[in-house]
Parts: sequence; structure tokens; C-alpha cells
Amino acid sequence: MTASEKKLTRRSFLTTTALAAGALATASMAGCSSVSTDEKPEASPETSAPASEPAPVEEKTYSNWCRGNCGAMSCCLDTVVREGKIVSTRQHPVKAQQSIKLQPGCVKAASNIQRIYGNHRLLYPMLQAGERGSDNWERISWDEALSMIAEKMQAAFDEYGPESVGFLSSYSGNSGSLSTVFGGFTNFPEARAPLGVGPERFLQKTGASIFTATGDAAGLYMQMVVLGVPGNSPEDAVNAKNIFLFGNPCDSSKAQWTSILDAKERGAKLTTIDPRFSNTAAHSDLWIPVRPSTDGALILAACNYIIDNDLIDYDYLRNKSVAPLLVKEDGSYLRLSDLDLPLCRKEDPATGETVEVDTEVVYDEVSKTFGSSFEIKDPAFSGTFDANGESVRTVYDLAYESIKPFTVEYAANECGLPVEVIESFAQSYADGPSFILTNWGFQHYQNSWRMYYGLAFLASLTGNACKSGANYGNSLLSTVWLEKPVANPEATAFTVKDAKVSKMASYSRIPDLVNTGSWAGEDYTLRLLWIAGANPIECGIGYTEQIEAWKKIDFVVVAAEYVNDTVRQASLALPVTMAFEAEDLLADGLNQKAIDPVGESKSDFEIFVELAKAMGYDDLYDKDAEGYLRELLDTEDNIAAGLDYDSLHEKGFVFKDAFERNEVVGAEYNPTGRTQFYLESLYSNGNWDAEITQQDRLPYYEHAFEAYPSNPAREQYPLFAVSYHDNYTGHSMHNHVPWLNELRGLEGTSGNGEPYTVIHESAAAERGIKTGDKIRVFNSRGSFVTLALVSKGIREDTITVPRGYAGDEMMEGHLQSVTSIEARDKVTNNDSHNDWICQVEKM
Ligand SMILES: Nc1nc2c(c(=O)[nH]1)N[C@H]1C(S)=C(S)[C@@H](COP(=O)(O)OP(=O)(O)OC[C@H]3O[C@@H](n4cnc5c(=O)[nH]c(N)nc54)[C@H](O)[C@@H]3O)O[C@H]1N2
Ligand SMILES: Nc1nc2c(c(=O)[nH]1)N[C@H]1C(S)=C(S)[C@@H](COP(=O)(O)OP(=O)(O)OC[C@H]3O[C@@H](n4cnc5c(=O)[nH]c(N)nc54)[C@H](O)[C@@H]3O)O[C@H]1N2
Ligand SMILES: [Mo]
Repeated sequence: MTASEKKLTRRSFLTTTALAAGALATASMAGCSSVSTDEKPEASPETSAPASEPAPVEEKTYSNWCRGNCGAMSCCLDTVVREGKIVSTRQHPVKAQQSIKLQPGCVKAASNIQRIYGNHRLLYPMLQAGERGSDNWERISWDEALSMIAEKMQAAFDEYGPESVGFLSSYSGNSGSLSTVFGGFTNFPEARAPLGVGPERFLQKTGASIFTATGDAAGLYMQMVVLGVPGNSPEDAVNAKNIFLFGNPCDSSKAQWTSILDAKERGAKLTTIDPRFSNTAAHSDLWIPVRPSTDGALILAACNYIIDNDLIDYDYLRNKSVAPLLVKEDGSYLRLSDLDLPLCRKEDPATGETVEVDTEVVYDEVSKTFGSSFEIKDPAFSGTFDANGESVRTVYDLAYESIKPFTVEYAANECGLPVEVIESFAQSYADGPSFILTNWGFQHYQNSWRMYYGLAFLASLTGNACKSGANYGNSLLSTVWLEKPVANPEATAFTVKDAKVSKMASYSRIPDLVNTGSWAGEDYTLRLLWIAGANPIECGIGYTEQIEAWKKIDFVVVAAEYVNDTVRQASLALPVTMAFEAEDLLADGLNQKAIDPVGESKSDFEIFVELAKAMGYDDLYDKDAEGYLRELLDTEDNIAAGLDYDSLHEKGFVFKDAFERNEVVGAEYNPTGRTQFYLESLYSNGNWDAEITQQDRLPYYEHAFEAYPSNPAREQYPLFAVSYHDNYTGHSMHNHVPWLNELRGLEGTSGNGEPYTVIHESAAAERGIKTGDKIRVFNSRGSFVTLALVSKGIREDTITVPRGYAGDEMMEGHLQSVTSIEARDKVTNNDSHNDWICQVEKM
């Protein structure tokens, strides 16, 4: 932070932003567009408004997505433009994504002007003149940049094949149908979701590799892809009796939080399970300070308690869960054809037609016969049966056997909680409808993917699934307040003739690829890495391992909006437009172009189009951006609904006058038609060498990589550490925003807005630490320095560290430097950001 960035006070934040401006006469802000830049932070309506009547200035409001990466979707913003400059970006009243009901008041939304015009904005293509990481830049032209990349790319293709060029993206390049670079989760490259038109056509043409995001992969992959649980909408929480929050929606998901508060008003009991006393915990009836990484043990202990105390919903268990399905010795389901039974005639949900299906088999205890799981009512959920000479067992028996060791006593020890707390957690959960909202913090550990089976088993035992008020994972969000155009299903924008199929892997496997020189047993060289919409050095695990590995890659291109720790490791940085500067279609509406690109920035779409030209692929793109948007939007239905290109280009987002509160109850969309806590086949997400065992198909608890209580390394590094997503940042997207840094830093000490680490008062006393002291957090891999905040609101064995500061915003060191790339797991490749232990010392 520079001195001028720190000059602001909390009050100055309010007076300089739209938050306060709304309450002031609009005219008083006229002409003071400098208020939006951080070079002149003192500017405020009081100081900069002219004394005499201001001349009226023309003002136009545009629709934009905030794209602060605060969740699956973005908030709708009203962007106010005067004389070609943005003067305010505020959440669209009432219908902002993060708050259906709350009045707009997101400080991140209001601070966009300091991101757009801030002094970290990347304005021109920049070539790293010295070594990568040396921060020694030389400005070059787009022509020079593109021909340099084209030459390097062609050489890589010629010498090492198309897979030697790789495109890496996380969730932030979520800029729409033209530009999205994110590749989704799949181990089946043929079945991946299309990227935006720009990158998609380029990848199909070249067959270059795709490296996908790994943050939240455990939850996203296990809940959504593998188990097939969409989750209820958050509004359905009002129908719950007991709500269990494993995350911190109060800060991280205001849409969910609004519903949780509604539910509380209606009498639901809130329990927050979190090692730290979060803002969510502060609003709850009960705070369960679980030891980091051990929730899996808590969940399975609750299953054991529910079974031992017969709190089971037998109807659900038998008829709506996979409990009674029969499993053969090889782990696969017994099917009708195994027993030469007639196939089951049932409706195909997709077509409505009756089809014959070789379904799973269950056992009917009354008639003593086997039959289809879709036909037999109240089948046996426990037992071993002889199926034509083969011994088969129920899923329930396999699962119960698997979880048996994880008793309440085991969990008390592992989770650092009293037995009574675990028992009462199980009792109140069984007393449904119970709504579990996990969010994502508790799955940032190795092996956390296993918890999703545990949650499904818990829900199946008690019937807390597929009904109103019952949820067991993340809940579904949707922009119910927008009239949505339907993209033309016949559009050919996303398909190139003779498309090549890209190899895919999680990006955290890049160090393995370059260090071993092989990919799935074949020789492999990564020559050129292109990063867009991701900040893996600042957000990924294994800071040091990634930087070291990248040194072995010939050329690294980073397309980003502003300079960050990943850009610093680039050979060449390309400036990318923010949402305000380029038109694009998101699933829910058209993001308008409010201003011309800042500096020489271009959208990802444009960059790919121009790169294609430099590569000599002259006819790869047959339309410009508008042409593709028209192809997607100008269908008869969209024209009739006023949601065609011309209409949306003019109107931006089309808000509904009235909208239903969405109380969708998640259906399980897997072929068994039942809540699954067993998987016949499980594939790894982005891991080519994962060995899947029978244990991996069942609920089970396995401790984390490093952050587990019995780890002998705790003698040296006794403390666990959790980082969290606060109100003032969306990952690294809000780094170097002076207003936000000031709001989130430690106040009332010499700190003046510096990052701080929260430490329990007993752990602090042992180390002679007081609030405001400078402390070093370290382990064998790395360290960082912040101020200390001594508190009771954290477990004694845990600290909580600030998330979302760039290296140069920390007092010293880097948060990600203490993480390890080894903390990934074999099934989901989840980045396990919280899976590390440390020691703390006063400086
Ligand atoms: N220690 C710790 N680490 C964590 C977490 C934690 O809790 N603790 N949380 C993790 C989680 S949950 C996640 S999801 C990840 C997020 O990790 P990332 O998705 O990598 O993080 P972001 O900061 O959102 O990425 C921002 C980058 O995208 C660029 N960008 C934004 N929009 C565009 C665009 O349209 N085009 C292009 N080309 N670039 C664009 C920005 O310039 C910036 O470089 O971080 C993880 N890291
Ligand atoms: N303002 C804001 N909103 C965001 C984001 C943001 O960066 N800023 N990021 C978005 C993204 S990509 C994500 S993934 C979500 C994250 O949303 P959340 O999951 O709600 O957020 P986190 O802060 O990662 O984690 C939630 C809580 O989990 C706790 N926790 C850590 N370890 C454990 C554990 O082992 N067990 C339990 N029970 N709790 C644990 C942390 O202390 C934290 O309070 O937020 C989204 N929304
Ligand atoms: Mo995330």
C-alpha cells in the first residue's frame, strides 16, 4: 500500500462512493469523475463539488455484472457513465444477486471504480525484460505481442505437438459466451462444457491442452457431478426446523444469508460449525468450534449415533436411498440381466417415452424374491443374499461397516469437541426437516471429498433429502429476477469442422507434468502456458512448487486485468477488459459495454480472434463479436420476447416486474433415482493416475494431508490455520483497492489497515503476543507477517489468517507460501488451501 492509498478514512470511503452519493443530490457529484481514481482519494462531494450551480452533465446507466468472483454468479450492477468515464457502480436495487431483499450495499460493488481506474490496472501488453518474477517490464505493441506468441506457439506445435501449449483458467474468466476460458470439471474431454466462442474455436482448431480450476473441486465435483445433488434453493431454508451452517454465508453469500435470516425469524434453530467465531456463528443459536479438517468424523459419528439410537427414517432409507441396492463382490451393482430377469419398463425422464432399463436389483423380504429397484416397495436394506450363486450385499451394510469405527467417542477426540455436543448435533439433525448448508471452507482439505458421501448417508438415514426444508450440501442459486434469453440451440458458433479434442488436467498437476516430463505415461513437454481468468500463484496451493515448475516452461502468457502475483511470473502480460468495457452474453443476460476499454485492453474473445490471424487461421472466426451474439440471440422466441440482440443491446438486463421466490427442492439426478452414498463407478477429476479402491466408493473418514490432530509434525508446528473469504474481497480480485484494504485491515492500532491474523488469547499469552503486535506465521515451506488480533473467537489450537492479499500487501512473505501442492487429493484434485499447520512468533 502506498501512503496515499492509506490516507483514506472509513468516513472518506462512505462519502466518496455511491453508497453515500445515493443519499446526496445527484447533481452535487457532477463533473467529479476523479472521485473514482485512487490517485486522488481525498476527492469527495464536499471538497470537489463546485459552489455555484453545476452545469448539467449527461449521464447514462448501463447493465453490468460485477464479476468480482464472489460466487457462482455475479451481481447486477447499475454502471453510471459521465463524459465517457464511470462514476459509480452500484448493485442494482433490490434484485442484486447477492441480495434479493437487502438494499444494495456491497462495498465491493461500490469499489469497482478503484479497480477500473486503479493504479494496478494492466494497460498495455508488457514483456518481462528480466527474469520472470523480476518485475522488470517493457511496454510492447499488440502486434509485437501477438506475433511473438504466434511464433512461439507455432514452434511448440511443430516440435512437441498441440498439447505442448496449455490454457489455464479458474472461475474468474467467467465473462460469457464470447470469452469464457474455464473448462469445467470432467475427466472426459469429449464431454466438457464449451468455452466462450473465442477460446473454444481456437482450442478445437489447435487441440491445445486445457488446465482446469481446482479450487472447490471436492465439493463441486462430488456434490454436483458425481453424486448428482443440485441442492435446494436457499429460499427453501425457511421450511427447515434446524439449519446447520458449515460455511460463512453471512460474508460469502448474501443471497443464501437473506434466506437463513428469514428462516431464523420463522423459528429455525441455527447451528454454525466452524473453528472460528465467524459473522455467521455470531448470528447463530449454537457455535460448534470443530477442529479444522475433521468435519468428516463429526458427520460419520452422527450417522453412527442415529443408527445406534434408532432415529432412522426407514421409509426414506428403503425407498428413496441406495441403501437396499445389492452390490456384487466386484463392487458393481447387481442388475436385472445378471439374474435373467425381465428388464424394467419405465419412463425416460428426458423424452417421456417408455423404455426398457436394466436397473439395479433389490430384495423383497416378503416374497423372498429379487426385483427391480424401481418396482419393489420396502425392500430389505440389510442382509447378504445368494444371487445365482454369487453373494451380494446391500449398500447399507457396506456403508455401515465402513463408518463403524468413527464413533461419537472417536469424533470427540478427532474434532476436539465434547461427546455431548456431537450427540446433540446428531439428535437435532435427526429432528428435521434439517437444512445443511456447507458452502466451501470445510472442503479445502485433502480427503474432504469423502465428506459428501457422509452427508448423503446422514440425509438418507433421516430422510433429510429431496423434500422441502431439507438440504445436504450447497444450495442452488439462480437469478430468478431476470428475463433470460435462450441461446439458439442450432448456433454453430461453438463448433469448428474437424475439431481436435484437447487433453485436460487440473492445473495443480502442472508441476508434476513438467517435473516428470510425462502425462499419463506418455512423454510430455509443456512449452507455452496461457493463463486467463485465474491467479494461481496468489490463489492456488504450492506457491513455491508452482513458481519453480513454471521456470521449466519456455513461455508464460498471462491475460489479466491488473498486475498480480501471477502476472509477475509471466513472460508476457496481456491487458484484458473488465466487464464494463466489452459486451458479452452471460447465461442470464447481456452485459453491456459502458465505456471504451481502459488503456489498450481487449476482451479474451478479441485476443483469440487476433491471435488466430497472427497464426494464419484466417477463416477460423467468420463473425465479429456482435455477429456471434446475433447468431446466439436472434431466434424467433427471443425476438417475440424482446430478448433478441438489438433489444438487449439497448436495454441491458431485463428485470422481471415480479418474480416467484424460488423454492425448488433438489431432485437427485442420477440413474438410480435415489439418494446416493455409494458409487458403483467413480472417476477422478483431472487425475490420470488415480487408483480407485472399494473404500473410495463408500462413506469413510480419512484425515487430511497435514492439518490433522495426530500429525507428529505438530510438535514443531502445533497450530492449525483457516483462511476465510471476507466481505471486502473476492479472492484476489480486489487486491490493491484502497477503500477495501482500509475497511478490512486492523483498525485502532498502529496498523492503519494492515492485514491481521487472529490468535486465541491462551495461544497468544504463551507466545507473549498482544493485539497489534507484528507476528510471523511460518512452517517448513514458507512464512508471512501480519499484525495480531488476540481473541476468544477462535479455537485455542487454530489461527485464522487473512485471505486475498497480494504478496506486496502482506507485511512480509506470502500466505500461499505455507501451502503445499501435495495437499491435493487423488479423486477430485481439490486445492486444499487450509490443509497446513504452522507456528507463530512475535517479531
Ligand atoms: N489461502 C487460500 N487460498 C484460496 C482460498 C482460501 O480460502 N484460502 N480460496 C480458494 C477458492 S475457494 C477459490 S474459488 C480460488 C479462486 O482463485 P482464482 O479464480 O484464481 O482467483 P481470482 O482472484 O478470482 O482470479 C482473478 C484473476 O482473473 C483475472 N480475470 C478476471 N476476469 C477476467 C477475464 O474476463 N479475462 C481474463 N483473461 N482474466 C480475468 C483477474 O485479472 C485475476 O488475474 O482461490 C482459492 N485460494
Ligand atoms: N465476499 C466474498 N464472497 C465470496 C467469495 C469471496 O472471495 N468474497 N468467494 C466465493 C467463493 S469462490 C467461494 S468458494 C465461497 C466460499 O464461501 P464459504 O465457504 O462460506 O467461505 P470460506 O470463508 O472459504 O469458509 C467458510 C468458513 O469455513 C471455515 N472453515 C475453515 N476450515 C473449516 C473446517 O475444517 N470445518 C469447518 N466446519 N469450517 C471450516 C472458515 O473459518 C470460514 O469461516 O464464497 C464465495 N463468495
Ligand atoms: Mo471458491
